[in-house]
Order: sequence, then C-alpha cells, then structure tokens
Amino acid sequence: MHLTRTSKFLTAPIIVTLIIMVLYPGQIQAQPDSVTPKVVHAGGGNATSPIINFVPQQVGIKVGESIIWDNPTPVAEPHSVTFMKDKKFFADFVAPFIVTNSTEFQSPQHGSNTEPIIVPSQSADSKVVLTVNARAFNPVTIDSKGNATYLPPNSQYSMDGTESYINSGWLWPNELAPPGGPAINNFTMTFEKAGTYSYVCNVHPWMTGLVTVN
Ligand SMILES: [Cu+2]
Repeated sequence: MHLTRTSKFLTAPIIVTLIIMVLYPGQIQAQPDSVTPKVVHAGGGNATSPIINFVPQQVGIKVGESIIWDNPTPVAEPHSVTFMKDKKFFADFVAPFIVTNSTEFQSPQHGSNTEPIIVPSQSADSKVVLTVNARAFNPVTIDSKGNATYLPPNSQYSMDGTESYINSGWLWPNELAPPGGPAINNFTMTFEKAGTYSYVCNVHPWMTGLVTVN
C-alpha cells in the first residue's frame, strides 16, 4: 500500500493514540461531567454567625449532570432542599389529621411528659390531632399523579421534571443530627430535563436556590 507524505504525517498520531488507548484505556476516555456532581452548600458560616443561604445560590449545569447538597454549618442548624410545582405543596412541620373519637394515643415511653394536641373536628364522631408532618422532614417525592415515594436518607434521585414535589429531608451538619431522627447530611439529584428549577429550604422559606439545566 502506498502512503502519500500527507497521509504518513496524519497516520503517526492516530497510531500513537491507538497504542495509548490499548495500554491506558482510562486515559483516553473522556470523563463525563456527571461523575463529579457540583456541590451546593446549604448553610455554612461559623458558630457565631451561621449562614442561612444556599452557596452558590444559582447553579448552571447540563442535562444529565448532578448536584450534591450538603450542610457545612458548624452549629446544629438544619436546612432542606425542596422543589415544589406550586406553593400548595409546601409541607408544614405540624399538620392536622382527622381520627375517630375512639382513637387513643399512648406514648411508647411510660411516664413520658408528652401528649398530642387534639382539637374538635367538624364531625361529632371524629377529632383532629396535630402531629409532625413526615413530608416536611423526610426525603420524599410526589409524582404528577400525587403518589408519594419516601427515599432513604442521603438519597440520590433522578429528576425527570414531571415531579410535583421533591424534598431532601432535613439536612444536618455531620455529627450534629439530633438523636432519634434520621441522620441526613446530603442529597444528590441528577437533572434529566432542561429547564429552570427553583427550590426553597422548608426550615427557612426565604432561603431559595436556582438550578438552570441546559
Ligand atoms: Cu434553611
């Protein structure tokens, strides 16, 4: 086979590249950006003046990339990362639930100084009890049909963009989660659909963040 001067010149780097690919396959393969999620801090600062902000507040990523949120606050101040289709999905910490009048509430700890708040309901055979709202504190998603799915602590979730509600649960600084609750320290989300997504912290609803996915 005859090779012209030009094709000889072009062939040499290609052969070198092929040899490197065989010897060091990992060196040539481009590492997708999604391998290293972008980090957004929920909170931070120092013990005397903790920050009540997402840092950075706005992030731009590409479709298929991920963000991991953590909480580097040096004091036990929780934050959440909460995406809502609209405001009616905001989950209050304490919520009323209707139970039948015969429902009794007993503490699992004998002699504990606890009692639920019970208020009258509109019906004579039921009452309303106030309890903490799992959807405020725990990692959970609600799809477009209203189905809630609870996620494990420190979840990795892929958002397809149709969800009505995505909550990280309360993110605590490492080692500072209160005993008894889930020790959630981070939340990772992969964005599968282009768009602009705003989110709030449900502990501090004025604390907002923005993710732009192109
Ligand atoms: Cu917060």
